[in-house]
Amino acid sequence: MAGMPKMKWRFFTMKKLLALVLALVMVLAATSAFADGLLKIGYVQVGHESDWRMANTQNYYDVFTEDAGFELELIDCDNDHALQLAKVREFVQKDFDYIVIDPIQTAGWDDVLKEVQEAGIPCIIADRSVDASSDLYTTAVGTNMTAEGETAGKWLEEYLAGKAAKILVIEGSTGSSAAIGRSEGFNNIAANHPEWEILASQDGDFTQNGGQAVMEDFIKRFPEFDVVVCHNDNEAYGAMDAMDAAGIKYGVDGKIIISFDATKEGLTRTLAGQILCNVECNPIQAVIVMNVIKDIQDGKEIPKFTLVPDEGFCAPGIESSLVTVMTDEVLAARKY
Ligand code: GYE
Repeated sequence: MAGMPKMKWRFFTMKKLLALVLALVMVLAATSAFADGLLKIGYVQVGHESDWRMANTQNYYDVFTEDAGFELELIDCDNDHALQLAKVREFVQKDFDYIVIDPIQTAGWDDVLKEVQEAGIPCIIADRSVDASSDLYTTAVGTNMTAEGETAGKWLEEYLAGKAAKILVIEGSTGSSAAIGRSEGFNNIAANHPEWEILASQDGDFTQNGGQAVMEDFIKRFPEFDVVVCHNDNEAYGAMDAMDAAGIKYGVDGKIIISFDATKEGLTRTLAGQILCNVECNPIQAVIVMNVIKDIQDGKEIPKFTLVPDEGFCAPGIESSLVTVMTDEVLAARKY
C-alpha cells in the first residue's frame, strides 16, 4: 500500500506534463509565422497579360523562397484596380511584414497607401509607378518608361534620317505608367519632327489579342502608314498577325515595327528582322526588391527610388549608335 500515493503523484505529474506540452504545441502553432522566422511578403501583381508579366511573376517565385527566408503571397489581380486595392487591404489586415504593389494604374492610390502607412507596414512600389506623393510609400523600384519611349523615338529619328513617316501607335493599358511614360517619351522626340505624322494612338491593353484587334481596325482606317509603335512585344505579335492576314509586309523592306520589352520571343523576331527596334524593359526585378527589403531589415538608409536599367536592340543590318544590333549571342543570353 505504501506505493500508492507515489503512483498517484506520478500519474498527476504525467497529466500535468502532457497538458503543458499540449499548451506549448498550441502556442507554437499559433505563432508559427514568427517561430519559422519567415518574412511575410504580399505582392499584388498586375495580372498575366503578357510574356513580360509572366517572367516577372516567375522571378518573384524564384527569389522570394522559404530558403531565402520569405513567405510570399502573390496575387494575380487580372488588371482589376478595385481588386488590387482590396487585396492590399487584406494584406494590411493579415499584418504582413512587407507589401509590394505593382500598380495597374497610376491613379487612385492615396487612401490605401495611407492605410498601409498607418499600419506601419513598409510598402514598396515595384515596376510601374503611382501618381501619389512619395511620402506615402517607403520606396520604389522600376524602369524609366519615359526614357524607354525616348529611346524608341531617337532610334526612329536615326533610322529615318529626315524622311517623312506616318505613324500608328498601339498603346499599353490606359492609365498605366508604362503606357503613359512610353507615349510621353516617344512624343517628346516626335515633337521635333514636323515630317512625322502620328495618325492614331489606341489602347491594345498589352495583350496579343488587343494588339491584333487595334491593328485590324487601323488597317481599315489608314490605308497608308509607315511605322507601327507597339507598347509591348505581345501587342506587336498581334499587329503582325493582323498584317499577315491583310498581306501587308513588315520588316527591313516593309512597315517599320517598333516594340518594347525585348523578351526572348520579341528578340527572336528582332533578330529575324521583323521587329526593327525593340526597347528593353527588364522584368527581373525581384532580387532588387529583396535587397531593398534586406536593407530595411538591417536598418540601413534606402533610396526613394532604385532604377532597373535597360537598353535597346535593333535588327541585324541596321547601323545604330543608340541601340545594340541583335546577334545570336545576345539572343542566347536572354533568359525570359
Ligand atoms: O511592358 C508589359 C506588361 O509594366 C513594364 O506591363 C510593364 C509592362 C510591360 O504587361 O508587357
